[in-house]
Amino acid sequence: MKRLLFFPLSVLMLAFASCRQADPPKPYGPLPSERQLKHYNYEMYAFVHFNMNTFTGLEWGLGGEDPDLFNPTDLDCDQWAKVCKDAGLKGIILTAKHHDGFCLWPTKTTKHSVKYSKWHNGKGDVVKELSEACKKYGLKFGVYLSPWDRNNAKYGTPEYIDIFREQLRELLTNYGDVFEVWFDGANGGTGYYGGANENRSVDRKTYYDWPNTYKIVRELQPYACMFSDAGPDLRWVGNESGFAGKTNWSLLRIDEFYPGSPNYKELTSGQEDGTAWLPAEVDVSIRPGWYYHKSEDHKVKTLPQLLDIYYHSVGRNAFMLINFPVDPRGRIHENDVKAILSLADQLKKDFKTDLAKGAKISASVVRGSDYGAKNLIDGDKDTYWATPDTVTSGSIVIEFDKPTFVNRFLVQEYIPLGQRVKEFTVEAMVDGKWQNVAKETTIGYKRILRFEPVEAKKIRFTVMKSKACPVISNIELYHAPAVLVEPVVSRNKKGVVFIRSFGKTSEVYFTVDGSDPVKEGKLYSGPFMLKDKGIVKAVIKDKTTGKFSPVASVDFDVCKEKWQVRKGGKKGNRAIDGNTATSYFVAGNKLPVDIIVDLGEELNIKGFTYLPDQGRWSKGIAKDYEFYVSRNGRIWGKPSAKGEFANIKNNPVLQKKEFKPVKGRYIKLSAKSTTDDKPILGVAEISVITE
Ligand code: FUL
Repeated sequence: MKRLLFFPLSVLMLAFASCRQADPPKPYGPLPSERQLKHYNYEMYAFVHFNMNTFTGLEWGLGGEDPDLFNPTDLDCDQWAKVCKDAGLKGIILTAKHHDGFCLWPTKTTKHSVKYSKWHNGKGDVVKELSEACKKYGLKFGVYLSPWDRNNAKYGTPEYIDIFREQLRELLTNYGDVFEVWFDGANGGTGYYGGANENRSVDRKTYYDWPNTYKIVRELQPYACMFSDAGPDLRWVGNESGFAGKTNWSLLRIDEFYPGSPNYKELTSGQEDGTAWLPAEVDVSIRPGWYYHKSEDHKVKTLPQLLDIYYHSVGRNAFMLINFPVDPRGRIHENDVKAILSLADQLKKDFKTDLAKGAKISASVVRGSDYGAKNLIDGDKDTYWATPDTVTSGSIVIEFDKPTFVNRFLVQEYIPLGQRVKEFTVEAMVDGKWQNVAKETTIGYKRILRFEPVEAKKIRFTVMKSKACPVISNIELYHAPAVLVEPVVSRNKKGVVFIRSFGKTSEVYFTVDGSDPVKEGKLYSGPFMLKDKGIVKAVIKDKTTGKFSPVASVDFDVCKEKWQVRKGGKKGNRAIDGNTATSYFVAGNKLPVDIIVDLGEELNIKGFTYLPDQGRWSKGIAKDYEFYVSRNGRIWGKPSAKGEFANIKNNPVLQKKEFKPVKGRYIKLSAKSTTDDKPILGVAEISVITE
């Protein structure tokens, strides 16, 4: 009797215990606000830098620019919105006022605005045009308002803060919903300041009285997220190169930071013991500059670079804010459009079929039946797998019907309950054995891993360490195709040829006689020698689909092993090392400035190529030139070629000039003039064309 009584009681107790276990986990640590949670729906959105600098060619205007200089010939905000929509970007943030203080809307606060420019006879309003275009295309609209104002006479005094706040009010009242307000950390320094032309520094921590400015945003646009080095809703990621840390906590000890604070490097990874939920936003330009410069038309980021940015931002628990430097017409340049659409297209391919859907899934431990592994692949972001409170590790196994290629792993924590995971691994079962694929740290809202394809029967995800029981809402698996863009072919001074491909799912085939590498190509297994002339053609092949990239073709002339730049020393080699990223600069007292190269042997020369410095602030670009060939390096005679490198300032790409063949061992490129009129000649690479 006793036993009988005892048995049902224990069952009852167990039932009670599992019922209790089925309670949802309690939130852990700082949590995202409703506003921040909403922002996660946007993930990837656009920045547009378009303002006075677009017309002056500067990155930071001084503030004294004439408003009439602002004069777009064909402003088309619909085009911006359409491009962003087609590219899958969810919103656009506009530089309504940059550091130079010029306002793109007819503000009542200053005369330094579109209202006082000839553009549309002072009736124009870029903020209005863009906010309407965003509405039309179903995009979010945001504003960048620079706290630093190099135009305003009052900058540095308390009165300026009122002006700044009034500008904010205008922007947040007259243009509909605003999803993000961007406060830049660059503050104080030299400027025009109403004609004072002086240096004004401010105490970045106290001058702006940020808490009271934030209140205005909250009052007028309660759902707008505010961005700055210190949030309060989104934090700067600590660099403008396009990456968040591999470890990336959405947490920050917020009181230690403010816009422009010096400890910004910590922003890249956040802080595990952060006191506030403050996710990172990765701001990066599609070109080297934030503003448009014609000379950067050939420097738009390539598909592999854009993919890296995506995987290093969205794929690392951050937002991706990609900037378009809109051109003086008022349009996103064709090259930028092509680049962003190629990214969108590749992302569609990468995430085409979720292999986890429909696979078998199981967990080593669950909190209760409501928190099982199935929740990870049910497409519902509000259901999750969780372990009991006392268990801070556990594994998930996803099993396919048959061995399946996988090279992407996507995982999401259920962040309304906090960011918890500190360490996790991914393994693949290949031929009956577990293989390590990745060992990582944080997850957060979203983590996407790229790795070499594995043909796996099972994938195992293990949370090794977590601050509290792990709460994971989603897992996806993909087999992304290889990135089929032309490989990059280069040859160094010694004649060693390198072929760089992208992604690890591919093989490279090449020829050195100009024949088709798709048909005749040899498999590239590493750098090889090519001392003679030759046309290297190379192509990437996707190992799994058998598809080929476009063919890269590089015409190499004689090898430069014996070449020496006269008086150049070691640095001189930078002009002949086959590396376009390094340059040699020859400085003179006045123009012309020459570079002389000893080719080490007599050659029959019929032309030359000149690549100017490719650096961000390239200097020493030759404009008018003369090119000489000499047998002894002393007597130069008449130039073999002379003229102008047309449009080289705007388009500093490889220049190629041919002439009547002439024998010689020495060459001299003489810069008669340079684009900045300075007596410096910069050479990224100089080559000859031989018969
Ligand atoms: C920086 C600014 O100084 C740049 O000009 C640009 O606006 C970038 C987004 O933020 O801090």
